Amino acid sequence: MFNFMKKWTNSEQLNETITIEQIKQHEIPKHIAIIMDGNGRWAKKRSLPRMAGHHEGMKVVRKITKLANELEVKALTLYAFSTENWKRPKTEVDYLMKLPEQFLSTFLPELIEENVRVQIVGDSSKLPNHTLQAVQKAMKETEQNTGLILNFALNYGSRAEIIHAVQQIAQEYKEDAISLDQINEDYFSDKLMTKGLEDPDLLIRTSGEIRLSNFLLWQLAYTEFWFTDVLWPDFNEQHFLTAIHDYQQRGRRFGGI
Ligand code: V0D
Repeated sequence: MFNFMKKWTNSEQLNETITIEQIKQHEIPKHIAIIMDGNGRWAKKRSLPRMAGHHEGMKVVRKITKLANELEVKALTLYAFSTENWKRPKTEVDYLMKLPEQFLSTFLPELIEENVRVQIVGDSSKLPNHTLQAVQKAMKETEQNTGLILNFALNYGSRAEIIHAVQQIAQEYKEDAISLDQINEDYFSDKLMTKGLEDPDLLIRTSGEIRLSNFLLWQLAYTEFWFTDVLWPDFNEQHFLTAIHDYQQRGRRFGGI
């Protein structure tokens, strides 16, 4: 492999087993964002329906949530459904929209037990009622929890989020509620759906695609990116620890020296 590829490629990374204890010796990323890609491809490789891949992917969400909480990560933002995903076949969309209920009916008691707080970002007004109700129940029942924030991006698109923020600010300006010099980065960040969350320190994308696909464009400005060819249903604790380990090796600078 060419040396220049090492920064973003990780085909050799799993030669070394990384332990939780090892990771805990160094700074743990406070906020990790993940694009959970490759569920359909995982199913196709096994001649299974795409739904089987989504279902398997859901089980991985549980595993990684548990580990992130154990590592005392403050927030985990998972791209579960993009605004583009409505273009998929109706049967697949219908199935996906049942996953939050499936996930929560199995795992909500554990999340409560483990002090995890469920939140969402995205335009939830377009979600089917049954989906929204399950998610809202989970948010309500975990709102006092102080451990990991498990933040699902559901019907999320970053450009729409930014446009919505601009509209709110323009409205405030029009109503003479704010002056031009009040509009700064912090003010803008507070209009986004991630208000209250720190920007992600680490972005993970599985399944070999090296792009952002309209995920957290503003929030990822200084984030370290970690890509892997591993498909999301095959992603495991060791991959997650490796991503954090690599992040810890990088040593981050904010344009300074
Ligand atoms: C399918 C891989 C958990 C990505 C993971 C509606 C695609 C499994 C949830 C979930 C999905 C969402 C909200 C919540 C609890 C659980 C989920 C969707 C897809 C899209 F409060 N997995 N999961 N939601 N997949």
